[in-house]
Amino acid sequence: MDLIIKNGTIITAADTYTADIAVKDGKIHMIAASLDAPEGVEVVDAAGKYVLPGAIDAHTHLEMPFGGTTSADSYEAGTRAAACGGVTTVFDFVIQGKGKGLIESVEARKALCEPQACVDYAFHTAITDLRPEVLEELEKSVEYGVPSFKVFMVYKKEGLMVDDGVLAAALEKARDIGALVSVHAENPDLIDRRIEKFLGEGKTSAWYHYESRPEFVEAEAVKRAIHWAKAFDAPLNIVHLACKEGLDEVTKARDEGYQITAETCPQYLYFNKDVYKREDGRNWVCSPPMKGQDSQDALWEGIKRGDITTVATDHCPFQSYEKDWGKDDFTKIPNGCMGIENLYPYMLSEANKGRISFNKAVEVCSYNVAKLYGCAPEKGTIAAGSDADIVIYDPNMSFVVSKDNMHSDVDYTIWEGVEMTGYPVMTFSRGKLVFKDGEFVGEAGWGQFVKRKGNK
Ligand code: DUC
Ligand code: ZN
Ligand code: ZN
Repeated sequence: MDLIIKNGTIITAADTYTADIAVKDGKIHMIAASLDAPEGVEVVDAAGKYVLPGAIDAHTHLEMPFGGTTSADSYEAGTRAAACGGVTTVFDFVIQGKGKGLIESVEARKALCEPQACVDYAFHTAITDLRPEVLEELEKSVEYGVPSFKVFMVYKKEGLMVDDGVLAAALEKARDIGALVSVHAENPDLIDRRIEKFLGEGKTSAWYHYESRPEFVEAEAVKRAIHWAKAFDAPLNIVHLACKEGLDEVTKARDEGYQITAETCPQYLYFNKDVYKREDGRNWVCSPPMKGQDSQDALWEGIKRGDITTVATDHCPFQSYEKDWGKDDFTKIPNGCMGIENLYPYMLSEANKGRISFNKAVEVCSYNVAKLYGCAPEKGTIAAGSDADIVIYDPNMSFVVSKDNMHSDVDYTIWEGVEMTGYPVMTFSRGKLVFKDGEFVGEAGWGQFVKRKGNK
């Protein structure tokens, strides 16, 4: 035995109970009403605290070349911040290089990530170049441990977008090999048309980022992607869903029995489109943008109903000076917001305030994520045999987010001044303490690649 966590209230997606946890060799060895610590075994007293599975942030873009620069958090900084926010597994997006294979693209990013990762990590691959041999490689990627793929329905000029034919081919193939396709759903032609119009009229502020990608721009693409998924009876995951009309389509498809899942992000649950009217509105520029309050309300209802199955961050921060490139032209603002350290504290704080149950917060931030992406039961729960990825949470602690108490490399945070009711006080990654009382205490290189299973 290496560690015993005593007297805590264990909260999983399904249960809430008081028990002790014994950890051995990075795994949860035993859970029992009362465990005695053998001589020399470290004991953590969690009386009055909640003991939760670590969150899984299934949507990040770390040190990603994008928007004329590279996102500001390296693998080290991003996974360090993750640990400090109770995230014990980070999924990053590998962008398939043009002319390159899927696995060689993953291996290049893995080599970059491995010496830096402070918590465990996994990858999805964004397909940008679906040549016939790449279509065949999808199955090898599943065997390699990367059974999930993203398809961008936008970012034409950036070379990321694929057309409907590629989306359809990816959906059919993924269905046959037990893989999952996720989509970034916005309509590129509508966006381009609206951008041209606004810039032509001299409308250049961050507000026009929202105006060029309003609700119907996202909703159309969500509906189109769901249409194809239904036609091919293929599973489909909508990432960073931000609008009510898109969610309504997800709900309808799920009610009809299709395997459609949806992820939203904490920024869509807390902020609405009004942020773009602020002087510093550029800081919230990400795609899809925040939407109206009715969408935000619907997203919360979708979480409660179970139609939104996961919450992840789309963490893709840029420094202030980079955001400033778009002061006089919103199209020059690198797209992306931060949130990797805020995801779990925010969702748990909302649980603490009674908006959702703690079990629900664990479900959408950890359990469902592990299940959807093929890393349960090692990840996503507290059970004998699972990885000892554990967060100890003080429900009575007050915490106000500030750039100065965050652990990423970015020089501001959109979460500045947001008050959290309750906060993580310790994070364990496979039994190793990586965060304690506001300080990162882990190490770069500790995190391991999570080889995931496909759905066949
Ligand atoms: N959206 C963003 O805002 N940033 C990174 C990629 C994306 O889809
Ligand atoms: Zn996206
Ligand atoms: Zn993204």
